[in-house]
Amino acid sequence: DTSFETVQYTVGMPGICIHPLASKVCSGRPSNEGRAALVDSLLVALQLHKSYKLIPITPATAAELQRYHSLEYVSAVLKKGQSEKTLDKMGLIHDCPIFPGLDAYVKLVAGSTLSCARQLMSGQHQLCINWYGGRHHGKRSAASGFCYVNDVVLGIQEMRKQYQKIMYIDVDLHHGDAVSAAFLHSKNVLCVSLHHYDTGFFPGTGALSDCGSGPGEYHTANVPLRKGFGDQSLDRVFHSIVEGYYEAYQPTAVVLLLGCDGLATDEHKKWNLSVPGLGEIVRKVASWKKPTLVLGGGGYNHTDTARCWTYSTAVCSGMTKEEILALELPSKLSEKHLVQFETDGYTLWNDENLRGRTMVDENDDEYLKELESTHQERIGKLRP
Ligand code: V1S
Ligand code: CA
Ligand code: ZN
Repeated sequence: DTSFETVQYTVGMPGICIHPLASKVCSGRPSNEGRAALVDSLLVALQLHKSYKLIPITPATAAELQRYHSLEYVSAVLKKGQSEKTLDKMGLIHDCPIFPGLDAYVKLVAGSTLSCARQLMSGQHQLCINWYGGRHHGKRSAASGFCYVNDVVLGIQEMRKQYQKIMYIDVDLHHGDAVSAAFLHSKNVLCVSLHHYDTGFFPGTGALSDCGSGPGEYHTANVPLRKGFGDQSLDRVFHSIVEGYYEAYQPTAVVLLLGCDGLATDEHKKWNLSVPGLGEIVRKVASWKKPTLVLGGGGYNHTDTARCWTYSTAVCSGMTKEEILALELPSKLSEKHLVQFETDGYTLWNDENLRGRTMVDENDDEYLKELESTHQERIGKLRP
């Protein structure tokens, strides 16, 4: 649609969610304490936010949460004083314990993604980023895997009001189980997840054989990967499988979940991706020039996650790889954030985050060919 592109080039600014309150609230949760605030302050100190329009976040209402979540779950997550039995039933224990401010947190995570989705739909932006979002395990009636609300499903549902066909790409280390399940029967949302797949590895779903159901047949694409998945394999799989689906499906909009737990330095120690390896995926997706929503996700090495999302934010602002690698750690970061870079000698880029670690990539040519041939066959059955 040319009129859309004209607007984009005139405005020339992608949108981004940076919000002092959201950053504080989204930083307070148990699994990634302090991460959102670190990402925001790095972006601001590097002045990358200046290439963007900052988007006001409207916290989601209970009614908006109920477009996906059950009334029972929304009540449990928003109201205090639930019984142990209810908390257990709603998954609000173990991986997802309740914490002070959970109600505000849930509303802001969902609200930030919904605000980005609406901003995209206004037609003023081709791409919006919400690093606070990407909670892909949240189930209709239960919290799961550090996800108390599924902003991804809510965002896609919102975007569906305007975009006929949405392609969801999930490069987080974990399977995007709840997003895939929500759209299992739909041909209007194509869910592609790259994930580590092994016995006992969370969440345990995402087998190659699962490909959608009923009208949604072939609209679920699982790419289960082995240990040591590195930049070269990522490039190959992106080109042969992800782009293959994109070309065949011709989506009207794209949602990219850029979890950083596949980085070589993540505490999961499963994959061997570098910051530019992952960040350059964003450039490829942005080059499709479709309305694109970019979300965060996992990432447990907070400084390297902040580096990768900084790299990706710079990519979306049009910077080349060389320009990004010339960026230096800003000295005007607050003391609290600056000290987190101490072990790396206060540098933004280092050998490990630029190149990964020495690790065998168990995704050998034979295994990748098997994945590729299965997906090529299914891609052939997809109709645009
Ligand atoms: N992998 C993993 C992992 N680690 C933990 C964990 C570690 C320390 C704690 F104090 C509490 C929990 N839980 C898990 C996984 C959930 C991973 C979620 C990933 C989220 C994302 O990166 O995709 C971003 C949205 N949970 C499990 O493995 C489940 C258990 C099976 C083991 C852990 N116990 C606490 C619950 C049950
Ligand atoms: Ca994934
Ligand atoms: Zn993950």
